[in-house]
Amino acid sequence: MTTYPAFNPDQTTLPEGAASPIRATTVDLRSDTVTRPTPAMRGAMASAEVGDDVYGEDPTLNRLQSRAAEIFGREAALFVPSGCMGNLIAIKVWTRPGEEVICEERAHAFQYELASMSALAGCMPRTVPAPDGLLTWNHIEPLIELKSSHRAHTGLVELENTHNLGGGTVYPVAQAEEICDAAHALGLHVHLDGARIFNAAVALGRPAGEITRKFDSVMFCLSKGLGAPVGSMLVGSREFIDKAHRVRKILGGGMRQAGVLGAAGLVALEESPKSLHVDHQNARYLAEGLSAIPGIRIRPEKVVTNIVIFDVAGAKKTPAEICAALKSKEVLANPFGKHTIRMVTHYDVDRAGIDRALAALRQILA
Ligand code: TLP
Repeated sequence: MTTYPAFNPDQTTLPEGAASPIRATTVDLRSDTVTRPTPAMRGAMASAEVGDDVYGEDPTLNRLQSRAAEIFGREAALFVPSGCMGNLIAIKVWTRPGEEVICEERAHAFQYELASMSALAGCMPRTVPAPDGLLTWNHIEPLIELKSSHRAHTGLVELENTHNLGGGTVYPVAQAEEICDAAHALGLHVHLDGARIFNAAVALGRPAGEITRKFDSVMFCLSKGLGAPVGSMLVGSREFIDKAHRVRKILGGGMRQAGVLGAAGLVALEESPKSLHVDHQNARYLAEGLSAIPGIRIRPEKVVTNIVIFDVAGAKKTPAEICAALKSKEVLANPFGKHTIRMVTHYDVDRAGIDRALAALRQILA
C-alpha cells in the first residue's frame, strides 16, 4: 500500500520575521487554502451582526447555516472550524468505536487527518485503491462486514469529491449515487468529504445540492477555493446536525461570536462558486504547459478542476529540490509524493502567475 509523505507547508514558507509571510509578488500554488479574504468578505466581517453561538444566538452564523442547508436541500447545517473537524464529527456521529470506515486508499480522511478517526472516533480505516481515487460499488462491496463475530463491522462508507490526491477528480453522479443506494440497502450511511464540492459541481455543470442529494452527510469547505478565511460546513438531517452539534462541542469547537467568520463564509457561499470555472481553466492551461516541459509527465485532459498533480520522475531533481528551486523564484508548490508535485489554482493566482510558474519550471528543469 502506498503511503504519502507528511504534508509539510514549512518547506515552502518564508523565514520568520518577514513583514508578511508571503510577498505580494509570490505565485502561491501550494493550495487553494492560501486564498485571502476578498474585500467584500472583509467588509462583511467588519460589519457582521454577532451573538453567542453556543447559545445559538449568532444571527450571522444562523443565516449561514440556513443558507447552506437550503443550497444543499437539507434540514440543517452546522459551521465547523475546519474540514478535518467536519469529517471527524461525521465519522463520530455515524459510527461506534471498533467499527470500520471504508474509504479510498488516498482519501484525505485516511492520509492527512492524523488518524483522527482512530484516535478520536475509535474506528479503523478499511481502504481500497481506485483509479483516480474514485470508488465504485464493486470496490466497496467485498470490504463490507456486518455479521462476523471475528472481524470489525463496517460503520460507514466515506467518499471524497473532488478527490484531492486523485488530482481533483470528479465523481460521475450516477457512480456516487449507486454507492449510496447500495450502502443504504444494507443499512449503511455514506458521508461525503466534499471539501471542494463546488469545484465538482462547476465541473459537472450541476448544482452542488443535486450531486450530493443521496449522501447522508456532506462536509464542504468555505476556506479553500471559495476563499473564506476560516470554516467548513456540515449538512444533513436535523437529527444528524443535532448530534454533530454535541460532538463539535466535545471536540472543543463550540464558538462564541463566530459571526465574524460566518459573514465571510456567507459571501464565499454566494459569490465564489461563480468564478471557480476560471480556476479550472487556469489549471488546464497550467497542465498543458507542464506537459510540454521535458522531465514532466501529466495528462492535461485529466485535469478537470483546480488541482494539478504532475510526475517529475523523469527529471534529475527530486520534488523537494524542484519546489525549493521554485521558491527561490517566488513560486510556491508542494511536493506531494515520491515523484510528484501538486499545484492548486485559485483566485489569488491569475494567468500571468501561471505563466511565471511555467517559466520558472522550464528554467529549473532545463
Ligand atoms: N486539504 C489540504 C491539505 O490538508 C492537504 C490541501 O491543501 O489540500 N478534505 C479534503 C479533500 C482536503 O483537501 C482537506 C484539506 C480537508 C478535508 C481538511 O480541511 P481543513 O484543512 O479545513 O481541515
